[in-house]
Amino acid sequence: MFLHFGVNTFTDREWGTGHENPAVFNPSELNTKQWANVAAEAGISLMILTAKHHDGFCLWPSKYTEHSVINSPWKAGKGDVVQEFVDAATLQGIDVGIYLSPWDRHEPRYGHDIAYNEYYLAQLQELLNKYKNVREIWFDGAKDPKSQNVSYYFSDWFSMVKELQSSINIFSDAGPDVRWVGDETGTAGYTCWSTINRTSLSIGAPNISQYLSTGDPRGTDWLPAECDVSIRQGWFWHKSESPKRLSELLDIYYNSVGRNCVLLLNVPPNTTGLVSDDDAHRLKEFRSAINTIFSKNLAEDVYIKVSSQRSGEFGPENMLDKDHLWSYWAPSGDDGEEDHWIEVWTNGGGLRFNVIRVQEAIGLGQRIERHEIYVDGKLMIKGRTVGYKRLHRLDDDVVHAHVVRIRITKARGLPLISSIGLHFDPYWHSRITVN
Ligand code: FUL
Repeated sequence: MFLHFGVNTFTDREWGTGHENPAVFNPSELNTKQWANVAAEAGISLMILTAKHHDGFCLWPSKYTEHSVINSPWKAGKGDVVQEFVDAATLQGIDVGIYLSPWDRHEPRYGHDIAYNEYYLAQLQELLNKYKNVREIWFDGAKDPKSQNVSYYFSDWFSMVKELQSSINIFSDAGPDVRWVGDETGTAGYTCWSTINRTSLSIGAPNISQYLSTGDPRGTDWLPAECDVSIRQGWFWHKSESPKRLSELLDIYYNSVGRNCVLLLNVPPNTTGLVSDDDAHRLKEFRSAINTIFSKNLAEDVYIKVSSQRSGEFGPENMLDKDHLWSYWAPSGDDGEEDHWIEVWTNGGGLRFNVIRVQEAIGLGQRIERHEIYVDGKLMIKGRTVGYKRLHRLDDDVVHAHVVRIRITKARGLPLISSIGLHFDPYWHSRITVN
């Protein structure tokens, strides 16, 4: 869960000018526990807060600028939103992440390479010394092309981050740990590799969106993609906007999580300092829909046949257990050229489903380049990559079938499948009438 919150919340803007008066930041009922409760109820595992957005206003009392909560009427200038956020998330067992915008429209040093990089590094150090166990740090590549030029000393920033908190995941257009997917719609490429070449990437560079979206099978860097998208139209809360429909959120889920990515869904607190009821409600609906779809795996109680099996503990039953990482089916053979397949045979009356799930044992790399799915002999899906998780919604109406065949037609090495599933999504197709 992403949380965009700051002066823009109060000025009704998306990109602040940097000239905002800190006095505008005055949430009447700010309650980070409510944010964390909403997140916990939705099964969120990580929350990332905009500690500083492009307007330069800091949600924590930074000693390096006056442009912060120190000069706002909220808690008479004695408050610290980042601290309250970290405490509330930690209490719920949710990991925390911090967004610190490189582009800063307030700071006068912006435009002067050394001075600004010193300022930015000082703030990074301040944040990572003060707030412990940060799991992800978010370096946004956005910047108005008309604003001054600054060279960001990324490698110095990254080294400092790793020095202060070594287990942190660094997100940016170019990693080094997590990469941007190349758009803000929550949609990964139909082909989506976790590998990419970092040498072909740079932060904020134009024309890399397509490459970010598909990744690169020959890439030498392991850089899984994260899909950031907002539950509303904008990133910040605006009175005039409302949450996306459940069907849109489900499309996002299938196009991100269902394409080997992590989903980072923005749920912005409002001017009172709370997540709005309508957003909280929609998020709850979203979680409950995901549970409804995926809690039952119809492939669990059926007979599974495979093209071959490597001896030992690599049997097809591993695709139906709860371990989706280290227990997997492995075919015999030692190259990626053979035709490997899995068949799900139902007995008696057949199965009613409209979603097919396939997962690779991603701890051993991403290997599948192409796959096909046949339902009762008919080719239904011509798929590409799989990765950690691939979800296919069937275009036809709900299928009632006896045999489902998953063929791996091209792989970079032996395909290792950790899990498969057949599911029924009641929101699909009936979605025109839902919400
Ligand atoms: C963009 C920013 O310009 C938006 O305001 C938002 O923070 C989004 C997540 O990243 O690049």
